[in-house]
Amino acid sequence: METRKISPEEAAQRLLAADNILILTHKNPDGDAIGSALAIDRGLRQKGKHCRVTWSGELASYFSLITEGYVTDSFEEPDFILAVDLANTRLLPEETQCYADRVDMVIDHHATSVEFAKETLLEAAASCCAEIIVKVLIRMECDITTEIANCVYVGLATDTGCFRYSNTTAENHLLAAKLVTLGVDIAKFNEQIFGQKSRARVEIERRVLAGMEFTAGGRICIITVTRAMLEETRCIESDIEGIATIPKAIEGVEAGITLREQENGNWKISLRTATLDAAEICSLFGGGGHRRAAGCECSGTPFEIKVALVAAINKRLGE
Ligand SMILES: [Mn+2]
Repeated sequence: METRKISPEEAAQRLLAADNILILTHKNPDGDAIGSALAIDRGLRQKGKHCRVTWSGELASYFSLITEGYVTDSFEEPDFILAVDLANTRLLPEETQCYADRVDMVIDHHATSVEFAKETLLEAAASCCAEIIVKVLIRMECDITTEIANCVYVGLATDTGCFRYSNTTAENHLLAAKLVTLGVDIAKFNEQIFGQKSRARVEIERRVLAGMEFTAGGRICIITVTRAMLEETRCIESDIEGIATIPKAIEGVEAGITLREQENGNWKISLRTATLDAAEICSLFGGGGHRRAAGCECSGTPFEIKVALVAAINKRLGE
């Protein structure tokens, strides 16, 4: 679909003219997805709009900081469909796939965003979708309440890894400062989002660490997550988020490999590297990704897969 590129001002005007607005986001929603959706929802309600945010699946417990007390408006069919933090309609959860061809507007920050909505507000330089939402809220002349500020903060903090990732900008810090003045309790939020782990997460980490393997003189570290481990620990998807960062975070490790058993018996591989080209290595196995973080899916036994991966990495390490 050919989309019209719009500015925050145009997005604001369009939304002010709409009603019965359904707000969609991607499956396995993260803090930016839910934070952005609830922030715009709350702003639109100030303007008398009827809105409904839908998401699927179980959310990590910290989301209760912003979802508590959220009540959807009831309307039969939406008159306007807004998508946030969504780069591609293939990423919609199954329940909202039926709206894939009917999206009126998307607000997003992914450089890989494809054209699927009638109108697109894309700011690929933004670290999170929530910071674009703020621009729209301001142009809609919404009052940025503490409740809205909380939603924005969750998006901002999670997509920047609590301001640690290289995507973090000066503007992000200025926005965070503004959110504090609007009443966000950042110590409480940071503790719940980043300082706390679910019991299930700790239990799976205990098992994963017990099976951790090192090779190439400690320069390659491998962890394995089996389906049995997930079942034993009753982990939900959000409990294992970021687990692939564990091996790479160890001093001296050049390549961190995570093997994750899939339902179909295959193994999903995540590779994190310090200097090697992870995407190039994963491309040997039919995968791809970024220079320092890439993935692929392999069939075979874990032993066979590890041997093949280690051989490829060793070659590039000059072993
Ligand atoms: Mn995002």
